[in-house]
Amino acid sequence: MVKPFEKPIMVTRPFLPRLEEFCEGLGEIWENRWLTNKGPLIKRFARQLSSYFQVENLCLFNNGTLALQIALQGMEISGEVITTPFTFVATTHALYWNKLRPVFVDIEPQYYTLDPEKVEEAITPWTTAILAVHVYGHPCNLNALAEIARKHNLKLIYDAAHAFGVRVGTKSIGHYGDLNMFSFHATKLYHSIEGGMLIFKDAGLKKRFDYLKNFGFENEIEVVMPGTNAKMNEFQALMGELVLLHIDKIISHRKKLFERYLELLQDVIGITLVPSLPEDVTYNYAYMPIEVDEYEYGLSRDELYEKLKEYKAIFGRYFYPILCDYSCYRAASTKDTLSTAREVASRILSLHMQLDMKIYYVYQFCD
Ligand code: T4K
Repeated sequence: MVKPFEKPIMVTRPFLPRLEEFCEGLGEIWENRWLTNKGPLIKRFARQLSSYFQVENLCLFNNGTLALQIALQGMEISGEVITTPFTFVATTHALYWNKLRPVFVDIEPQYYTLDPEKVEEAITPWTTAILAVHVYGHPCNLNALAEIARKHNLKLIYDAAHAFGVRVGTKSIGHYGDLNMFSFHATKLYHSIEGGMLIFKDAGLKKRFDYLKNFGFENEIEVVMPGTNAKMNEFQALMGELVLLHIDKIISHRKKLFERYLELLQDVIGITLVPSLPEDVTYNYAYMPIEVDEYEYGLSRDELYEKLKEYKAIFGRYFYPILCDYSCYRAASTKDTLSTAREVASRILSLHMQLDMKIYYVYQFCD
């Protein structure tokens, strides 16, 4: 007999370092009296991330959305950009804020990332870039997309908001494509309260990104481009540094939760799990998506979602509806019926992946 949880279990819950650790860091900020604008903690944090990702070209921002907007602007992307409808809405918003036309193409059904064949079919003389998403931290088809981008001279940009800690072969996922955006939002497995990061190939972009995130200031008396304010502050950097110290522990705990879910759900009729990722991928266990088949399972995804609420289990319908079904994007261009994305979005449910969630809860939920 399944009993409701005593307290609501949310789809995610941020990891927090010990309060004493954070207070100790606050002492440093108080001492410095430097709160934002290229402070010492930001600089130190950037060096730590550079070493974690083994990259030279990296830039920090106050959130992932602004990081992506600035990336598109700094790279001078124009015209049409091929992208996925199965993502968080910020991916497409970043295109619109740059007056770019998103062209939605379908996803592949296993890992829910852009289908390279559909990408190639959607290229027009106005296409300048592909904006693909490593949704749930599942790597896109990196080789196929790189080949298409090379063949058609397109920029290849990854929204890697979910992919902190993911490795492909011996390298971090941040090494692929022309540019990667990572989100450090509180709901992510790695966070700095809010935050965003760009990792990019072309070292020349660093200066532009730095201008764009700081009003375009070259120096006290010179503004060289109409920038905005997208700077990370010292408090975010402090949280980011502390969470980084625990990242291996965070990922390994999530791995345990993930494996327990697999064990308990693999034989449930009407529930489809994501197949194992290719062998060269080291996953971060960012999300635990399942698909619910209404006819086989006996409840639709939405009925299950509502039923679970009665048990105080609040799941996420990430990512439903698909983006072109939002009223603000209904007029956007779609080159195909997006049937896979639509089908997946109607069946998908993201299960809880809280760090402090006890394995016991997984048993209780799956019972
Ligand atoms: N690209 C992609 C692919 C993304 O997924 C995102 C963000 C972005 C770009 C943009 O990056 P950022 O600009 O955000 O850095 C959340 C997040 O707000 C958003 O960052 C994230 N993706 C998206 C997938 O999820 P909601 O609307 O689900 O958040 P909310 O407030 O409903 O919280 C979810 C659960 O987390 C709740 O059940 C409670 C729990 N929670 C949340 C917060 C904020 C806590 O326990 N503590 C907290 O502080 O959007």
